Amino acid sequence: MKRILTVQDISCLGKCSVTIALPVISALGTECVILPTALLSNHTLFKSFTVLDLSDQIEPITQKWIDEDVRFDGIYTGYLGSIDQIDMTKRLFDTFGRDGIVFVDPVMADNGKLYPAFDMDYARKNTELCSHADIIVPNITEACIMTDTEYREEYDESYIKELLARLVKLGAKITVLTGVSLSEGKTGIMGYDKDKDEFYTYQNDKVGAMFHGTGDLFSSTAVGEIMKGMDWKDAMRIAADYTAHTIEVTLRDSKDAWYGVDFETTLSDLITMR
Ligand code: PXL
Repeated sequence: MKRILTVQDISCLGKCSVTIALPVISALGTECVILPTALLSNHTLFKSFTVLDLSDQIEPITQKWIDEDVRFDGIYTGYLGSIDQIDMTKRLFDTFGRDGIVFVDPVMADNGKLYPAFDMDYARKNTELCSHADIIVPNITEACIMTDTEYREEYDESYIKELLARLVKLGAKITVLTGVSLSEGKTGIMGYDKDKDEFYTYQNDKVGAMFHGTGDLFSSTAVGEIMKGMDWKDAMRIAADYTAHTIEVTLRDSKDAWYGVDFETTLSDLITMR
């Protein structure tokens, strides 16, 4: 069985990061080892939250794995807590990332704004981390911050292509821009494979709601499929369809958008949609 390491926080309440990655990647048939970067009472879109920084645990934990000669077929990083943790994550890539795929979701912003816990120094460091990845999946807000591009709510295909061209320069083999809406009522992704000089665009129907944690759901699904040997383009298409389907199902129960999505209801659908 393939084994992936995911490095991101544990938010005890509110579905995101590890509490999405673990069930989704496991359901898709890959062992998912976790390295929690921080322990939060709940994710940061609640009114307030506690954070216990777990940076001092990263090196002792990984040393035990080195002693045990543990290998990973991939590393998937999401929400990281601090600049120091990004440095530690880069070292993890050097130690454990040689045999597999390094997938970086540079979680730090959405809807034109950085998340509350982050500033521009963090954003610059996170951008640097992307240059050490094989696959990166920023959303438009993150891509704008990473490439010093003006964020626009309204845009056309040439704006997206320019953004993608700037991101590709960071160096990842596969660059996928998420949350790309190229026509009225549609949304999806646009990606580029540097080795093959190949673009891929996928659009599905836009569900009229934005939910917290959907970026984590998209990335975890894409990672899970890629680990099973699926081509990146098919993995991204399935991840986009599954995320849209989950938003649609969540809406039926009309939850608070900032809380999270009901992926527990749709996980069995993911298995049959492949
Ligand atoms: O879904 C991204 C995410 C992950 N982890 C924490 C968050 C967020 C987004 O706000 O706050 C703690």
